[in-house]
Amino acid sequence: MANILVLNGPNLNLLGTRQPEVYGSTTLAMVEDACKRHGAEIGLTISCAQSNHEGALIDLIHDARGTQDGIVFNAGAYTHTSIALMDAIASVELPVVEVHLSNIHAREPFRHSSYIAKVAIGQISGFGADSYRLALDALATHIRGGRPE
Ligand code: DHK
Repeated sequence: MANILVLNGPNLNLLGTRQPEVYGSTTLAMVEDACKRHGAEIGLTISCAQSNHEGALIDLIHDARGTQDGIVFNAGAYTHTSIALMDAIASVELPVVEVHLSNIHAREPFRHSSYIAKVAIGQISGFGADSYRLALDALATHIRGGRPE
């Protein structure tokens, strides 16, 4: 079993009530439960964390080195601003799949760029809560070296 951290950044604790027309009505607890259930089906052990604080997210990424085999990461608005998170990911040398519920490329121009994408193995954006499941599938395949289960 590979160990995967599902990490969520600022304002994602409010999923379910936050702008449901953009982010859907699924709560973060529901997303995390679905990740754990899907992970078990595809051979991944899932740990989940969320923080509204950039430094705390950096610490969680550092702590993942040596304990996790990869990270599914929705950095929220830090996606578009945080060189520090980009550097943290580059430093730990773990495969990261960037996730967004909304399609960031179809939204305001300031959401079109991502510092996380520069160090992630790929980005999944626009499939609502299902983005996380797709990201787990992509990460599992990557960890197995592209081989199907
Ligand atoms: C979540 C956020 O909080 C925004 O700041 C990003 C992302 C998009 C999402 O779609 O999951 O721009």
